[in-house]
Amino acid sequence: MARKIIPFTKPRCPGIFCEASTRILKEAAQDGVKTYVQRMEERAIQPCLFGQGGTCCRNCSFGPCMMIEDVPESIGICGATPATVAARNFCRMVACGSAAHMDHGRETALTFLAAAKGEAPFEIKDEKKLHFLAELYKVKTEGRSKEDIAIELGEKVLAEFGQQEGALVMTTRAPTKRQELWKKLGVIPRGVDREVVEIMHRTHMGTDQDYRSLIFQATRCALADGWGASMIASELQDILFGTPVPLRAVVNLGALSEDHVNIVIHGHEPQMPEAMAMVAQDPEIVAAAQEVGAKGINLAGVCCSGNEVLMRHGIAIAGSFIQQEVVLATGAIEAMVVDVQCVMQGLAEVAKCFHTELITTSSRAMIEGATHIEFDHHRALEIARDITLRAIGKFKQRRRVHIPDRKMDVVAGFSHETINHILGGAFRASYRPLNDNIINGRIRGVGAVVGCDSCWVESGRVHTTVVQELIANNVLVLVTGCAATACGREGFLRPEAAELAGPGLREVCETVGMPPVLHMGSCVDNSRILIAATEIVKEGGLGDDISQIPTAGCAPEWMSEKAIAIGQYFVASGAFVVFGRTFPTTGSKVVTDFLFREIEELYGGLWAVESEPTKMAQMMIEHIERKREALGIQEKKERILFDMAMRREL
Ligand code: NFS
Ligand code: SF4
Repeated sequence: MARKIIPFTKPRCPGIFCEASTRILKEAAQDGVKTYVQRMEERAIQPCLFGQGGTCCRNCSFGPCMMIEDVPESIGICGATPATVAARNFCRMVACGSAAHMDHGRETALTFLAAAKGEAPFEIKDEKKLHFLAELYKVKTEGRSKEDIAIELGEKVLAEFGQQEGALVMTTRAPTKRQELWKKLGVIPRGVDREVVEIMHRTHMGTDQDYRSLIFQATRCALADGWGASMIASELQDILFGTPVPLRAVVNLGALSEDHVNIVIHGHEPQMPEAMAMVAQDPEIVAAAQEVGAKGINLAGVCCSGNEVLMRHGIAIAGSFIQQEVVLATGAIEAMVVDVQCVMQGLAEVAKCFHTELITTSSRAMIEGATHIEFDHHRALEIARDITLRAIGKFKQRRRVHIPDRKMDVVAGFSHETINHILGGAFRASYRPLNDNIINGRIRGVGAVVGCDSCWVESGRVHTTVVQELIANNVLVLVTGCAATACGREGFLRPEAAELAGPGLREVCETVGMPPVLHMGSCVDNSRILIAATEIVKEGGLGDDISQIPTAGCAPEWMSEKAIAIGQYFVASGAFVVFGRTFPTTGSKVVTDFLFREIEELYGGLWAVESEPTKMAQMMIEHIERKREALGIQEKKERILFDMAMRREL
């Protein structure tokens, strides 16, 4: 079949900051394979300003009503103002992003319960965490089996999804002062699902029409995500699949194998990937792979499914969100197995150009042109085996294969528990050394760099520029999601990267042997950052609320609505959050001013937007320095070596 040659470089798509990916994208284009690059170039209609700034309303059939804030007649037919519309649209983004995490949390709880009842092939791996959560949820543990405890815990957690009144239990883990503030402001989430439903109701035509009131509900919903569903997901996954500890692995396209059956797992929920990992080593499966001439099964991840198995099994990540089509375009993938979220529909077309089978597994996410094999946690291994055998069957159909020789070592799996051990030592696990190093100024503060990678910037370069600037200024960086993969590609997740850090941070990293950039997991694992921040507060010496500690967060290349939900729960937890390139309310100065300034008076946290990565990092550093000043620790103190007497006093 003759194929049309599609031009690769036009000004619209800045490409990926990864030479290997760029090469594969170019080859794919020459072979007539369309990826996001061509779709971007070929789109006839470009983004519209109303949509981008949040002032287009299509919540009823009178519209769409597009608005410009400075034009007096520019209001909706119903009288809705640009501020109302921008706030409504922002709320709906928070609702959708939160809903994604909530459904993930629910699915995890259901699997957890099934496993506890012996109806799913997973076991309770972290008993310590099981007991910790049981105590939190007031589940009796004495004299009971772990399964028994887990059943009651699972039921209690699951009940929170449909809960109507009261407060989500996880919110009680926040610093006391934060909880009091939330109580005073009335934003403590009452139930997981209820807060999303209420946003959808409030944003219906002719309902809540005050932007402050709308943002209030967006906050309550976002908290039901961060201090609810996402935290539930992370914690139950840890109990079931193991709490991550630092391990070595690799990332990037070179993780694919020429002589193995390559199966890529992509999406978000770890159940399916866990089952695939269990099956991949099965001698029968390996024998089946050998029969077709392969050496065995090579599992690799994409997006957050990748992060989950990277952290727990050291399984390589082949690519981040923006690399998903690139991974297929290597021609080396027998099957790409996807579940929910961040799965580009374009994958189906790319897969058709190769021998690859795209397999959807969630009842909630189907793609035309893909094979659907529904995952059911009760039969997890059986389904994983079926899928693996299908992939093996594809191996001999390989055509052109080009796996770039490009992969990078990473150390991943810094759960907040391991930060405890790494810095405090196995026998004296605590955040004390971290707090001390922040107080003495060796570490200026903690920066979180999270979120997606974007097609509108040279993907990956923005993340790594921000990170480089932060660590050079002695800011310890925590990463999750696709930002973590981008940092991994550039070598920032290796202990050797300490060389790029400022002298104080470098000294700490070299003493402990840790990278200056800590991989904390997937996007639901941003809840781990909330807990780490809380632990810093509880350890003492850096104020009594998250809003006081020297931290700042950013999502330099965000694209997903989940990022908006995450940003809002961080702001409501007292953090400064900078987003890159674009922000969804900029069409309304009123709402943007509220989120970028006024909201700080309420929550002690606020939003900002900045495209230029060095400036973004500088904004975070300035915020961190302001917090240091408020704490009275802005002067770099001389290093004090504690003697025994001082230790005792401490
Ligand atoms: Ni987070 Fe993970 Fe990646 Fe963005 Fe998507 S995979 S959940 S949303 S694109 S970081
Ligand atoms: Fe227009 Fe109001 Fe209908 Fe929105 S709700 S589309 S602003 S009339």
